[in-house]
Amino acid sequence: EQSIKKQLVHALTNAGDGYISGQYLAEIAGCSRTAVWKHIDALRKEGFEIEAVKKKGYRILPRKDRLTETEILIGLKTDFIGRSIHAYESVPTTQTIASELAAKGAENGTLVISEEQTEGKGRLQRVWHSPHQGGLWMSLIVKPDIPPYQAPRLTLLTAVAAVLAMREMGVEAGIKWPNDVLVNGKKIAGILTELHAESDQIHSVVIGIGINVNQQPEDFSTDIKSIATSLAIEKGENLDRVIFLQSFLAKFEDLYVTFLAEGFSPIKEQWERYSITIGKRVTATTAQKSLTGYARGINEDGALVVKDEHTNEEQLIYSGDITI
Ligand code: BT5
Repeated sequence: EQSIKKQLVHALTNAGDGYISGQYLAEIAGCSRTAVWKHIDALRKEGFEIEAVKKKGYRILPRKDRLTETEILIGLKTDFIGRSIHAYESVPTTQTIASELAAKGAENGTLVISEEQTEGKGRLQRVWHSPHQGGLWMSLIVKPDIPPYQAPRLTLLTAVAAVLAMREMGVEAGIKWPNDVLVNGKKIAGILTELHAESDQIHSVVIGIGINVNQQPEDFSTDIKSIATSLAIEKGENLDRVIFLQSFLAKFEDLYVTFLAEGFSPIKEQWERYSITIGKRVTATTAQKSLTGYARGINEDGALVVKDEHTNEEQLIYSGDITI
């Protein structure tokens, strides 16, 4: 099913603004002309604009930046990340859907994505604004064979993937520990990692990623207007979300495979390279304490190492927020 649709879109896209006959499409896809017609109809329901003209055939109109399964799969260069896709128009939060899918045995790398979230979540019951205009709101299900205490490393790995994808698009993003991606001091993406595990075994990790892509300043609600930015604002032009997403997923997969094969060091190295936290005087606030000092780096677990300026002792911050 999926592959016939994929082949049809592929052939139509390759033809540019030319027409392809139903007969020829049927040959390419290895199905009947009636099946071609049915699949074209299904693609239209997914939001593709496909014109049918008698005696000429079919023609696809330029795509309209839609986040559908077919759009995402065409041109996706990964082996397992984002190969199984659940795409929605509007959901409360992709995190809950992903958790439910994970509990039902969803495969490693499953992507849940929505054009809009009505109850997008940040950490610690905070809100993640996920309006319909131009963001990427998604959750990835992964099932790494690592002990649960190492799961925070995946948050850092995800931040590196986001930064690499943004830099490839010409946007100089940096990472603020633990989970913020910033450009020029403003937040462009956030990551929320949720663990489904027993004490010594991970069942699945649901990594939620929110990336502001095509919002304009007026699309941000008043409470985040001064602290948030988007790729479009930074670049001065809109981006194709699907292409950005495909690049992000490929980078995530690369880093993830490297992490499982070689350990955290190569990831840590890249995280530190793009960090805007390391080498700064920071104030770290955790559930237990608040301290100020010099941020030296992260350790192998992804904890932030801060030299407390009152005691002169190094402290490890495993979770919390920092201000720079
Ligand atoms: C985060 O939390 O940054 C994690 C955000 C994770 C969002 C993704 S979207 C897909 C998946 N489904 C979900 O429901 N969530 C995940 P935290 O570090 O707690 O930051 C939250 C704070 O960021 C808020 O209190 C706001 O100040 C700010 N914020 C909220 N929405 C924003 C946006 N769209 N852009 C920039 N900043 C935002």
